[in-house]
Amino acid sequence: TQQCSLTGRWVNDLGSKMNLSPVDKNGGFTGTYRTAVTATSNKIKESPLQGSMQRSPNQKGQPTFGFTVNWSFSDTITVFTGQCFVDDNGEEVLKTMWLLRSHEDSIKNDWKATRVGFNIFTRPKPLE
Ligand code: B9F
Repeated sequence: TQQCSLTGRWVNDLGSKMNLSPVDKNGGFTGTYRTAVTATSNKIKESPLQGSMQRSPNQKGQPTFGFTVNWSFSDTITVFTGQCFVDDNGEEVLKTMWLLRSHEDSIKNDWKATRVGFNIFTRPKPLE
């Protein structure tokens, strides 16, 4: 199989966009994330992310990774984990799941603090 690279621009099934920096020697990377959706009247702002890619020799080509988006327009945080695949058409795709943690004022509300979901990221078309 071909190599799958995390670096560069991605768009997901919701229309959210992210741009990932090159991965360093230790597997670390940074980036920016612009979500296409927000559940409230919050004004969306581009938000920073920090990630880590698994660099074990047996992962070469289709690596696993995780990253955290620290939303700059709300007091919540989202962690993503996934794998970079090359599909049957030779296209790179990121298959991810996420957890979105909200702030709660009391431990009694902890039970309702976490949302879960999945996102599929592909490379944007040349005109996007
Ligand atoms: O919508 C979230 C939010 C936080 C406080 C009010 C609104 C922030 C943006 C999250 C974006 C998620 C989706 N975008 C994407 O690309 S991260 C996972 C999804 N993938 C109301 C209270 C807490 C959440 C909603 Fe809010």
